[in-house]
This record gives sequence, C-alpha cells and structure tokens, in this order.
Amino acid sequence: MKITDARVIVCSPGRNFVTLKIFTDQGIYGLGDATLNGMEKSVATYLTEYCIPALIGKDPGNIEDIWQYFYRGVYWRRGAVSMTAVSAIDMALWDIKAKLLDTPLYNLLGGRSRDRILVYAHANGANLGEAVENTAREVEKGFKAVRVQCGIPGVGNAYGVVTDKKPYEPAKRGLPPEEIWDTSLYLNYIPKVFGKIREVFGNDLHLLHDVHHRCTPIEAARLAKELEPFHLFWLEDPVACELQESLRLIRQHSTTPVAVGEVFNSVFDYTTLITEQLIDYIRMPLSHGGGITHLQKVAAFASFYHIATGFHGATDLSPVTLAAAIHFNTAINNFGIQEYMPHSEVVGDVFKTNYKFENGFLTIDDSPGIGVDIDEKAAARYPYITARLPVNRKSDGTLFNW
Ligand code: CS2
Ligand code: MG
Repeated sequence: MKITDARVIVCSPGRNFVTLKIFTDQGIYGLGDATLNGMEKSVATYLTEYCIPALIGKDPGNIEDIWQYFYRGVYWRRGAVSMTAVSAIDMALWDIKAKLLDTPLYNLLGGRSRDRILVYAHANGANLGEAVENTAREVEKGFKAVRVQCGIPGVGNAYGVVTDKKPYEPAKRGLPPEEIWDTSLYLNYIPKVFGKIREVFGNDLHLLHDVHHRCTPIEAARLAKELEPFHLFWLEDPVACELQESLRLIRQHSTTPVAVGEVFNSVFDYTTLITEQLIDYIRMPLSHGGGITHLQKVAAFASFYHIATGFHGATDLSPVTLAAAIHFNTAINNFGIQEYMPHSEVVGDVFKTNYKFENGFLTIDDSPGIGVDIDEKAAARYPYITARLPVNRKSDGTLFNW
C-alpha cells in the first residue's frame, strides 16, 4: 500500500479548522485534525511545503516509522506547530489502517474497556447568578460533570466568561484582543462561587474549574486549599507549568485534584509531573500531543502512576479529534473524563460525525476508522477568517498569561 497524495483543507464553518486528508493507492483515505487555534496557517504551510512531499510513496501502514520520521527524523523536534502536524499525519494513518481492516479505530487500540465516555460541559456566567443558572441548564441536558467559570467583580475579563450570552468561543476575529486581569480579586471571590454552586447542586455533580495558567505556585496552593471543601473533580492549569517542579507546592498544601497539559505537546513536558505524581489528569489532546501513537505511550506511562486522561476538547479541536478521542478513551484503562464543548450547528455542514451525546456520556458508532468525514465542497463555502486568541494584561498594564 502506498500514499499517493495528501492535501490540507482549511475552512471556517463558524470557526477555523485545518484538516489533513491522506490518499492511498487502495482508494482509502484518512483524515487528521491539524487545527492550532490562531496559528492555523503555520501548520497548514508546514504540512503542505515540508511533510506532504515526504509522505508520498510511503506505506501508510508503517505508522510508528512514519511518526519517528517526522519527530526524530526532523532535527527541530517538538513545538506546537510541528507536533500538531505530526498529530494530524498520525491520526490520518490510524484512520486509513482501521478503514482498511474495516473496523472502528478503538478495536486497534485494544478493543472496548467501556461502553460510554463520561464528558464534562462548560457553564459560565458574567456573575454568580448567571453561573448558577447556566450550570442548571447543563445539568438539565443530562451532564454529570460541569466546568464552572464565573465573572469576578472588579475584573475586566475573567477567563471563559462571555458577556454577549453567546456560547463561549476561545478566539476572536482580527488581531488579538487585549484583556485585563487581577489575580487577587479572583482568589478572594472564586471560593464563594464554588460554595454557592455546591449549596445549590449538592455533592454528586462533578465540578471542574479552569484557572488558565493565572496563578503563581503559592497562589495556586492557596486556591487549591480553599477549594478543598467543595470537592472539585479537578482544578485545571492552576499555574503556567513550563517549570514542572512548581506543581510540588500545590501538592504540599492540598488534596484538590489537578489537571494539566492542554498546551503541552510531548511526554517530556510531563515527566516530572507524572513520576512525582504532581497531577491527576493529563490534558494533552491527540491533535497537539503527537497523535494516537504518542498519546498511547503517554497514557500508558501515566497509568503506572495512577494518573488518568482528561483530554482537552474545546471547539478549536475539530470533530475528527473528538471522534478519535472517543475511540482512544473507549480503549484505554486509565480514562478519566473527556471535555465536550459541542461544536456549533454549522460545523455539521462540513464534518459528518458518528458520535452521540446521551445523558452525560458520549458514544461512538462502529463505522470503520475514526468514522468522521469531511464534505470538501461544503468546506469551500466557508473560507478561512483571521481569528486570534486574546492577550492578557494585569490591571496596571503588565503583560500576563492568558
Ligand atoms: C480551555 C480552552 O477548554 C479549555 O480548557 O483552556 O478553551 C483553551 O483556552 C482554548 O482551547 C485555546 O485555544
Ligand atoms: Mg483549559
């Protein structure tokens, strides 16, 4: 079997997506998600100019070798752009192999370990009243786990909160908008938010919260400790953790579970975090973390340290990544939870999907491969639109983590 051609499809049904389509001499093609929010064209160019010419003629069945070719074989290893490209290639190759064998992807990853995938929804509110209302809305839809983000009095832009009542979408048209942030006001207010949410919804609803890298280690330790009585399912990205050792401080002070890594792209971002058991969930998604081939290794490594998966699943990851994640989560033993931020309806014009949400869980059908298809004619009706993630500043103007 040989790869005969490949192309990159960039489209914007409501938001930008980059999709890699790899063709073979057996008439089978595979799809991979190459979307990197706000940096879409960098990945598209890397794939088109550098990777695709080297893929043509290779046997798509040699997934491990091709993975190594684009990781080890490229002198400039790692980094978000190149690892997103490697991930897309890898996903498309697994899709081809499973289609060739006429079996759903999860069968190649070990078969079923479970029937359904626990997911968490997003609820946010400009104020506490709205956060309660919107949490209730997600509970009514059947979600058993909800991530709650709330506006903070006196803070211009709390992460994950919308003011226009539209669903939260992490990218805005044009150049990066600037947001204003104040950690001390946030730290004083957020325990009140979770106190109220617990009081209203009781103890059984799983609650999650994303700090989005905005605390220092000691601030994060205080936050994790003060949120402890509300038994969070997890506290996400409490610090920007290029410095993995900084997570030690949080562990010394609190039993609040920690999830980290949506911006990571390699096992080497995780080694201290995993071997010292400084976290509880790995967030690195299939589309940025080296695809199925690399995540299989990371998840297996994490499993020996009682750490589970909790993959990133915001709307900037395409339906191809979500479907691939459901297969992956179906197969592995140390699955924890999957983020599920449903795509807007217009995404369905372009991507034909094979998963279903029911009563708090996602399931996937048994169509061969990953099971998602792209309608290229429809994709052409939604051309790329420049959109970027915000830049964040403290209230005195200092540039800060977004
Ligand atoms: C977030 C994302 O889903 C999450 O946990 O952190 O919304 C993130 O900000 C975006 O995916 C960035 O593109
Ligand atoms: Mg996050």
